[in-house]
Amino acid sequence: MTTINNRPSTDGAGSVLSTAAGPSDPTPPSRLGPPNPIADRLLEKVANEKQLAADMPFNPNKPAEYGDAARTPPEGDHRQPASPATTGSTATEIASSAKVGSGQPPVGENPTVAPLDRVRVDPSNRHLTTNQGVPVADNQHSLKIGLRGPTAMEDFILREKIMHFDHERIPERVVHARGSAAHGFFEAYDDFSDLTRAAPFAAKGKRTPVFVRFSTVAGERGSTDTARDVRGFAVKFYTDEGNWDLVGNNIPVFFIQDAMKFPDLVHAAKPEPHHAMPQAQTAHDTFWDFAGLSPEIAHMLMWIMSDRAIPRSYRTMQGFGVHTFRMINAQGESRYVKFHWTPLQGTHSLVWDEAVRISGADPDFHRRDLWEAIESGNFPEWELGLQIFTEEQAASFPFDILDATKIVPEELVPLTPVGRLVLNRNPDNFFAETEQVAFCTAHVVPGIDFTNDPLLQGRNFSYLDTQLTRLGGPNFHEIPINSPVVQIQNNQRDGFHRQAINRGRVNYEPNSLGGGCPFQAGKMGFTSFPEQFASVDKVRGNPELFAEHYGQARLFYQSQTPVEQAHIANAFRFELTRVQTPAVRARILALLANIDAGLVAKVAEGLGMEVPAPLPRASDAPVPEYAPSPALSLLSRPGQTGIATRRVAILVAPGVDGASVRAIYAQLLDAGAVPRLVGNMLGKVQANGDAPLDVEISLEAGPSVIYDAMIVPDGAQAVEALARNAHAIDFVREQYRHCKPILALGAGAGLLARAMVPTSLPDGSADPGMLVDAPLGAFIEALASHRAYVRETDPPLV
Ligand code: HDE
Repeated sequence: MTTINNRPSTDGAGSVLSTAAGPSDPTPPSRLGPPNPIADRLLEKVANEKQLAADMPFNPNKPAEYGDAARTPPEGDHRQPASPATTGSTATEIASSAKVGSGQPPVGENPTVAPLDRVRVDPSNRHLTTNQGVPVADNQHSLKIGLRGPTAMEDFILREKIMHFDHERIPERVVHARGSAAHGFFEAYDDFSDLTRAAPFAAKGKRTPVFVRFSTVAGERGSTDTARDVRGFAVKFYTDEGNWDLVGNNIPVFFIQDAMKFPDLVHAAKPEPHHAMPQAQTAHDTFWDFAGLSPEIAHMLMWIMSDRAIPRSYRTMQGFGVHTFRMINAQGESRYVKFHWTPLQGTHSLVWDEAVRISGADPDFHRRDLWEAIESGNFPEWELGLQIFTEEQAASFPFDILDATKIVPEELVPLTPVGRLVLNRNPDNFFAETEQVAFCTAHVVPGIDFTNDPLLQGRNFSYLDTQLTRLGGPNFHEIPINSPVVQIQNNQRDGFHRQAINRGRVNYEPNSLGGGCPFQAGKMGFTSFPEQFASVDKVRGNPELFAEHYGQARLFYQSQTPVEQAHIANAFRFELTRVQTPAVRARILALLANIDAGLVAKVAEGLGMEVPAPLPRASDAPVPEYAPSPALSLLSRPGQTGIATRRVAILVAPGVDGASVRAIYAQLLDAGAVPRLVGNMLGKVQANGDAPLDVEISLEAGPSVIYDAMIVPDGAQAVEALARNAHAIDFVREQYRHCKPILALGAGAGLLARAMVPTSLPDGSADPGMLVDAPLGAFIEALASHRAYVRETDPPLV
């Protein structure tokens, strides 16, 4: 206690009680007048704050901001406050209430990042309230002046409800608007700290929570899932060193090489601006016009015209980080990496005719598939593999690793498996989680760094920027799905929809009034890899190697199986047929002429055009030759999950062999498949020799395309009843045309005959997907191998 002549000092007490000016003598008074717990706390706060500031007479880190010293930023100078009161906003914070809380200062805490439990809301056994918590007595009527009179302006309940409804929509993503997401975890196979200090790879078995959103690119929020398009594969890792977003696609290359071209690309691909057609399709003039004039697109065209662009499921797609990234270990050593997600479910796709029909039958096909698989405990899983290579290796490649139109073939740098991704929880609420999640390529953590890929550099700006419009301001990180699982502590303040109530008077750094907190992390914080640059100009342009556009397009095409090659040619024919301008078609043929003579001949024939001279090349350098890469074929990854989650239709009608249907149904379920009894209409079906069966879905509500396979059970009367329904005939024909396994038992084969579906291949050999009176085991085997593509003809015979 400070005393003067043995009396407690009151010198300067008036200044403690005031919020401006004060004596230069730092000695605090001993009391502020009559005893008062709040005033006592104010005195403690002011005295300790003065002491805290006095303990930091200068900024010792200043010299470390300049020259070579700046390469290794030190931890910020900071002091522990003498008491919680010291750094508080107000001495009255100890007053508690049901609203302000316990009155205990949350020193060093930011509870806005706590797990999502804090914001999950459930109304069970609760009455309805307004947004102000006022109980609503009547949710049926507005307040009127007499039963037949006008509505009163006073009706705040009506106004609040309608106002909220009026504003329920936010702008959709400018690309990737249509998507679906799930929670899960990433688990490292080992300690990879010699490669990277990134938190998810720090220990064997370490689990990091993730939220993963899959998407299409071009379509609007309500567009069909099965459009021909690239799929987004965006993973948000909630690491214990902050959020890391790996915002990738299901295709490892991109259309363009420089972010400057992205708005042009997307404008050309989206519906044409005058009449806003077509939705979710590249099959129109503007896209192909842009493509033919931008030959760097050649490699990507091969991928998007392949079956990669019509996946069977989000669960059966690979994912890729696309760009080359860096991984950096604690010693500051950097390696280049490419990220690959490989699905345990295998890589499987739709066939085009099927994809088109699914768009009508079930536009939510992929969303439903993901949801149903997770909901039934069939958690989709991917392995993360890395291609790891050095700067020296990169310099020896015949392409530039900064060029996002190029892959690093797996034959050049094989994959190193580093962990697995498992999606094991569906979201509670689509809008709050899937719609509001904000991915950003610039969200990286210590141990991960960018390269100078000009596409990636542009993305780092774009993803942050776009959230301002989409999510309404700079505080989107506070939306629960976006907040990290670790502390957020900084001096950013204010802005629309701010949730955090920051304590204290300090919102800047350096400071001494807050004891220097929050202080810069120094060595444990994120530091960019100190890449060296030779003497260079400030310039717009691309490196020479970017000018070679065809070598890898050829590699991709020539690595496909004949079936896949045929699908690519057909996709070009389809898309270019829908184009209206002959010169646009001709230019694409000229581009294809640089890739593969067989391909261009086939596409040209399909368009009734001559093969033109190849498009002039942008580079005189010879086109690099690559050995075919089997890993580029979808068929190289059948997967490990067998028939789990595959959907099987069992056609039933009165007179069906009930006992056999029940036995098959149970065996399919046991094998993990999802059987459904499909009939002419809902209701009970008399079954021969067994209790009646309940039809689960009608032929009309659940047409062929939403199943992976079908079974026509025995029962002559049933076959007759089905054969009179054109939907059943279509069903069989489409199952056949889409190369799906078909099992027909006894009289069931009659339905195939009525549908004029052949039971062997045109050359008379056995059709591996056509099982007449075969055991269920053979059908299960055929289903596990997905499709009998050998059945396919162009044009289709059935
Ligand atoms: Fe994106 N992209 N992109 N993109 N992208 C967006 O960010 C952009 C690119 C990808 O599920 C937008 O938050 C530019 C490559 C995915 O929420 C936007 C360029 C790859 C998603 C944006 C690219 C992607 C997006 C729209 C060229 C694969 C969905 C909404 C320089 C590696 C993320 C948003 C989700 C979304 C910009 C190119 C993947 C506008 C400027 C290459 C998976 O910021």
